[in-house]
Amino acid sequence: MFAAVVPAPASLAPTGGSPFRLSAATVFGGDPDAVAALTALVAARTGLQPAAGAAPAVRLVVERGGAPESYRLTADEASVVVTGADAAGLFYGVQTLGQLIRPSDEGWIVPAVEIEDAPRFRYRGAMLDVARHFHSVDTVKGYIDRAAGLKLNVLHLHLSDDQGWRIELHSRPELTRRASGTAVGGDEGGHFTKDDYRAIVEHAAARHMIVVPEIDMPGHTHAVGLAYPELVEEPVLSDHIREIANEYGGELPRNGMPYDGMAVGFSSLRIHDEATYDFVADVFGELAGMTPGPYLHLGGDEALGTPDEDFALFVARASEIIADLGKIPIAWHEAGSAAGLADSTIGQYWGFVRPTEGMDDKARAFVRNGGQLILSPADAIYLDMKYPSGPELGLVWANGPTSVRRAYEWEPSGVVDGIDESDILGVEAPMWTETIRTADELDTMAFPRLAAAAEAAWSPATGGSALRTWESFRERVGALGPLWTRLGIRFHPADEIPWT
Ligand code: TNX
Repeated sequence: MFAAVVPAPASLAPTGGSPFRLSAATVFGGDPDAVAALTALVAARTGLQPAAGAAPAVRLVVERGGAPESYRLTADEASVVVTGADAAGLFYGVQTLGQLIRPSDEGWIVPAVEIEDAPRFRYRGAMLDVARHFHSVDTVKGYIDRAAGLKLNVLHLHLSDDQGWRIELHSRPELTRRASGTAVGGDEGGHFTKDDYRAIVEHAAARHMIVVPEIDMPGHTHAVGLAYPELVEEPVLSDHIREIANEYGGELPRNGMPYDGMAVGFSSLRIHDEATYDFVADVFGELAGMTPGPYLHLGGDEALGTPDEDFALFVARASEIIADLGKIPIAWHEAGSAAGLADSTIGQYWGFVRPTEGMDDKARAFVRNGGQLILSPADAIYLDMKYPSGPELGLVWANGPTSVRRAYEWEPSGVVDGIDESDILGVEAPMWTETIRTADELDTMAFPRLAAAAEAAWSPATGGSALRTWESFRERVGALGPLWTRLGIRFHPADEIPWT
């Protein structure tokens, strides 16, 4: 019997027995958090409201001992048992169970299966850009729910860019006061208060996700200059910036004026001014105190307005500031070539699946420096790329449009040559939001492609499982349509997928 689980489990064996029948009389039992999570999923999918109680037929338990985040699920005619090696593993087992439930002639069933499952990578991320367009706490919580349902465990928030600063910091109050009101296209901005941020962190933690806050530096800092003009250089108006301004009809960036265009690479912090490093220390110091997860992201991408030597100097110091706070720095891959980068800084690779322009050299430099890599190949899992047929939303610069198939058919170990599996910390799918304003638009761009990224992050390597093929993936994703609909996910009904 067909079992549609996404991301594909490490092992899944239909036993051939009769399925488990789920009804309003089914009793759930075991770990209270897991029972609550399953009850909500079952209610969404089926409308049934099974009770918790003694002698449960569906048992959800933690039994220590296995690999972190792993679980076992067995379903037969009499019972369903999900055993997590830890609370996260049990949570993931519940997500799998939610996907297995489906209608049959005899009502709702769970097919008879044995599943053993554990993640391939420890870091499985979704990035959300709240700087180009601000997204509310509710939207972010919804995005967390969606990502957690695909067994992702990191929400990376891109909290600052040329167009706006989105996080309240008591050490630097002018940032949200003066630099958070605007967004791309003249749209309204916004920011998270410290309470908002705490609520996001807690919502994520309850779903076994950490938050990685990114403050992008030393480029992408035009908004910083609205609040603290003494910290930024004059915009560098290259031909490239002028072209983009022409194409999108936008204004050229000017210091002291909010920037609402889509050009990148014109702004820079002042590298040779100690006030800059006081700022960096204030910002990351306060964020470190607000962020229970181990990582702080310093950006470092597309600093085209910063001379190369200055860029290296800056990322070295910024990464040291983060390391001194007891946190692990993450930087986009450009920073890899900088001498003096803090040991073990994590690199986030955003080049193509087949690297161009030496981007893989920069990625390898992190590994030589004792760090690992997060893979975010732009031509595969940039969720802001247009679909081949679908809404007008999105960009195309990364070899777009990007089909679901292209989002799926790449192998993490095949991107950067000369590194080992253990050098890959994980996989993350970025959602940049120059063109994306609403929660529904996020859904459309993310689903189903976020599921492809989740499979790259969680499931065995290509060739390591019969399920790790495009043919299998498209069938399994197609079978999730009804669950996603019931969960309110406004997925793009891509014609590559046989939706059922
Ligand atoms: C590149 S790739 C960016 C972002 C843009 C994105 C749009 C990278 C690290 N930076 O600044 O928003 O392209 O797709």
